[in-house]
Amino acid sequence: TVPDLAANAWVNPRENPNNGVDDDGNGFIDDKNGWNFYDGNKDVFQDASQDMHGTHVAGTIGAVGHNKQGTTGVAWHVKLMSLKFLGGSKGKGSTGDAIKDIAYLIDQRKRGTNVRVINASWGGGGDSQALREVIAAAGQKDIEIVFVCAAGNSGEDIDETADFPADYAVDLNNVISVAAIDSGDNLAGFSNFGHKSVSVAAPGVGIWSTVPDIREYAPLSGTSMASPHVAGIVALMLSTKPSLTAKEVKEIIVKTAEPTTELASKVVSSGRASAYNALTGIAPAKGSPIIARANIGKKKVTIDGVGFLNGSSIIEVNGVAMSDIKYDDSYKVGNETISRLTSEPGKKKIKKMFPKGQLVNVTIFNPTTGERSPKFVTGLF
Ligand SMILES: [Ca+2]
Ligand SMILES: [Ca+2]
Ligand SMILES: [Ca+2]
Repeated sequence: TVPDLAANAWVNPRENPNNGVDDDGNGFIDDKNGWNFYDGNKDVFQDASQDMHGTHVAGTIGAVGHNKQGTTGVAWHVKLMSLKFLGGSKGKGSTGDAIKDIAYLIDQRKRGTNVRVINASWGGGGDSQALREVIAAAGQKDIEIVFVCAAGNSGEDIDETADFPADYAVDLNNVISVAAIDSGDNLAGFSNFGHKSVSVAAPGVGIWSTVPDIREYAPLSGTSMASPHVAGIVALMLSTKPSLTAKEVKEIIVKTAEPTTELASKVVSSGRASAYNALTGIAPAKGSPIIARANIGKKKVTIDGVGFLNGSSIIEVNGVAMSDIKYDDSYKVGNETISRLTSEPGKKKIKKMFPKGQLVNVTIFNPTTGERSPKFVTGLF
């Protein structure tokens, strides 16, 4: 056992762990800290090579705080239930066992265990109706378990190329999918993203946490490392306000995320999850307009950024305002700004404003506040 995790390990209060009897009658003999579905036994920890990933993730959620040792999890006083379904040298497992994991949690919840959040730092299987159904069941009334998952490490837009379970965040209101950013707020090159399918971003590059070998602590990178930051925030939220439903938790996480230029239109919230904002319910302040990206099509200009005020931001090209600005409300962030503006002035006008082979300056101007974004250089077809 990793010392910096031991005090926060969940212990099944209805099970005598060493008598070879299924005392609580849940179908699992001596399930003291959870269950190992991969090997079919009670030993949730097998060895350092197989369980590096899970131990690291557990530390980010809930390594013991204030013990003058190592790291501190996001939620210091959480209880960590371990459910293993990946193993072997390649960390493989089956969707069937993932489903059994989640069913175990739902059953524990029904038996009175206050399990409210699942961290799913895994993915890569195809769409599974049964997996989708069990995750949805976890979010049902009176169960209210939030399912936080990694967006995946293919560096792709998963609105286009689906990745599961992350894509369930589109339809299921208890699923939060998480992209990875580095310490400079940049989206990690390996991180999947998606305006519809990835809810929020969190730190996932060079994250120090607990490992089950002689090093005790080591850095790892991945959306697997980002997801537990958000799972920890969810645990904090539910510890201060247990009456929140899973749906409400997801809405608050998305609404209170801090928008950043880099994440504009890349995730639903256009931002980084904020524990402080989520716990206080404070929406981030409206910032000044900044352009992150400009996409010039034959007929349409699309500008992504932060701080665009709905109904009063204007796209300017070399200081000339474009006509027919569209404010895309599906790109609305929690502080009521939007992250995408478009204009479709037609082929002729675009050709004139963005002459072939030339760079132009694009700015966003807000006549209400008088604010203008820094210049963004684009063009050059
Ligand atoms: Ca049992
Ligand atoms: Ca027993
Ligand atoms: Ca510690």
